[in-house]
Amino acid sequence: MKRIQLYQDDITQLHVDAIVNAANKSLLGGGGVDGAIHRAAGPRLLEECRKLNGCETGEAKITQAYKLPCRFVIHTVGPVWYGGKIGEDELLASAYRNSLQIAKAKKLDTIAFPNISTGVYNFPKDRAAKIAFDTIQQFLAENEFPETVVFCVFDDENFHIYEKLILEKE
Ligand code: AR6
Repeated sequence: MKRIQLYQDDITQLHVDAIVNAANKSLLGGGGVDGAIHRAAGPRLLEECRKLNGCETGEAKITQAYKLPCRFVIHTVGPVWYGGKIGEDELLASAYRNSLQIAKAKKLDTIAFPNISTGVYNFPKDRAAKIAFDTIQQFLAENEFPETVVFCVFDDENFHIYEKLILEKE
């Protein structure tokens, strides 16, 4: 089985070990995928998030998943896109890497990522996909866990970008 997989789906429906939430620094919920995850998990997720004291951009924190079908939620904060000259690329790579580090520390087999920062935070989709793919490929080459990483894309544009990248790189 290939270690990188591409799904086009609602991430809240996935039966994986962990899904990643594209959160904001407060970790207290929002719109987009963050809103969908909190709605599907139920109010106990917000209760647990309140105890985490937020999260810096590029960092990640883990919680239980409550009513979601996965086991854990890894909350990370991607950068807001301000034109690319204030370290957005490296912060996005950190968001992926720190989420993977948590999965590794917990020996999780499968982790699913949404396209962090490419919605409200306005990061260019092509550029974000290359960063996500390279960061994940490098992490997998150096580590046994997680075994499998799922790119869970939502919109058609991201689906086509990732499909092309995977065909090129594998
Ligand atoms: N499953 C998978 N992907 C989804 C889903 C879903 N259910 N819903 C949206 N997406 P965004 P950001 C995709 O805006 O840019 C929140 O308010 C969406 O198509 O959710 O990192 C937070 O609280 C897009 O490709 O996250 C923050 O304030 C991707 O998820 C802020 O938005 C990310 O879009 C974070 O902005």
